[in-house]
Amino acid sequence: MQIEAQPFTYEFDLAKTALVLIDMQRDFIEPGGFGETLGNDVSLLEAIVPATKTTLEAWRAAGGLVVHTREAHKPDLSDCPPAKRNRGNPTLRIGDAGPMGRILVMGEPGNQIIEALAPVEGEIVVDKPGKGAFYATGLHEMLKRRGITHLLFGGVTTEVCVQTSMREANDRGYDCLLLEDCTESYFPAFKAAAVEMIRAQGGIVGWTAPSAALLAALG
Ligand code: TIU
Repeated sequence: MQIEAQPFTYEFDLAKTALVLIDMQRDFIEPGGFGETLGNDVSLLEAIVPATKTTLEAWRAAGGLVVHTREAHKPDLSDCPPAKRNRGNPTLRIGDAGPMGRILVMGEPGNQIIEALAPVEGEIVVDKPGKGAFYATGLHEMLKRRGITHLLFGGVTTEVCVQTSMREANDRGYDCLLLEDCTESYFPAFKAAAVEMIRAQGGIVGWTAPSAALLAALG
């Protein structure tokens, strides 16, 4: 299959490709979560939910593998280095009790994937303590076992967890494509810059394309 992408056509085999949705969890997308405690306007992120849902449903219908990630820490925060917890000047820190439970802690209401994109049976759900999906998760081994070589990325936020994960994947040998309208940042200029830098220099990190181009490829 082929996707009309930038900087040039992206070719993939459905059986060797996974759709990876990064951190579409309530913590970032709904008011009262980590995103808002950092001072961000979370309504910007909600805008990508319809296109992401359409893409997810089309990918499922085609029989493609789906990976969902969550930025999530153990309740005792043993996997959250003080350097991460203390960064910035949030109103609530990782592990503190907020309106949706403890911030970025596994099992709490805020840590769940939003209802519109909730995982279904057979999909991989990865809890990750870092910004990148490959750090301390076993994701690379899970994908290798399934023969996955190509990754289509969506999720939030573009320049933080999505771009970090794409760069990690690129270094591990995956051909990566970012679905431009299935990713968002709290800072529109950062999203625009991330999309540009990913596909610059002949696709130094990977490809980018609108989700319509993937839907066209899936027919
Ligand atoms: N703050 C921000 O833009 N992002 C994060 O902290 N995590 C993710 O991107 N998931």
